[in-house]
Amino acid sequence: MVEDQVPLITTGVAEGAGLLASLAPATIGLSLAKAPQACGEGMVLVEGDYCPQVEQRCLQWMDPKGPYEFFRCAKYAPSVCKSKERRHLRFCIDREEYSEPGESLPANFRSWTHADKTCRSLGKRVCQESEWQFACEGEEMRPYPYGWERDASACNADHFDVVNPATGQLIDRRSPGDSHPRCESPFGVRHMAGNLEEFVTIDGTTPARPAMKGAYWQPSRNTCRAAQTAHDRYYNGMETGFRCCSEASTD
Ligand SMILES: [Ca+2]
Repeated sequence: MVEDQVPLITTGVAEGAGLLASLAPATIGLSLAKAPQACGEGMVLVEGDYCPQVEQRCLQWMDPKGPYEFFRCAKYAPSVCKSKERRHLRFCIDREEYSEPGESLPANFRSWTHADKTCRSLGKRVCQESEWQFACEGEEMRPYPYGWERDASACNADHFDVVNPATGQLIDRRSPGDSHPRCESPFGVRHMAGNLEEFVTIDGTTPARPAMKGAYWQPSRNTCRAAQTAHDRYYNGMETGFRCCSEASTD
């Protein structure tokens, strides 16, 4: 459980090393032991003020003229919140993409329907798109989970050799959760850009309509806000997976 809070604590150490260094280790241990557990094992608490409408202006596109010229951005201007009010969110999200017990690689060939069934069986639920986005971008509204400048090696993305020429099928380029330590959101959530493309529920849709977030290992937008909405609740493939969300405990 303490393990779930490591990224948040690590951030605190980086920003306030002087203060923490002045505390006796025993004191730090005591405060951790008493900290309430808002989220279950393997989940991260996400809390803050979410901006529904954000402006993210690209300063430098990467690709030549054509259908994909506005997909990959090398550098974004500082993000601007266009909403009059932000919305306070507090929830838990899986730090990793879902994997079957005992497996190191995240589970692919998963549809929104699979995600719904599995998350429910674990006492969780499919994430709302707004939740997924906030867990990815934080209050800073980062375009990429790791910042404003694209880094081809931060996450499992930007692979150009993605199709097996013999079969015409996508090559399986999944990576384990700990494979890309710089591919973390401000909340310490991993692989929100690249690796598996993840199913979420579009906010306010009844019955639930799926969107897919973060793209996968091929060159794509890979931003927190971009979404693929062309697929239905049953679509699945080499590149599709999910992670779950849940309510945060108030104890
Ligand atoms: Ca992902």
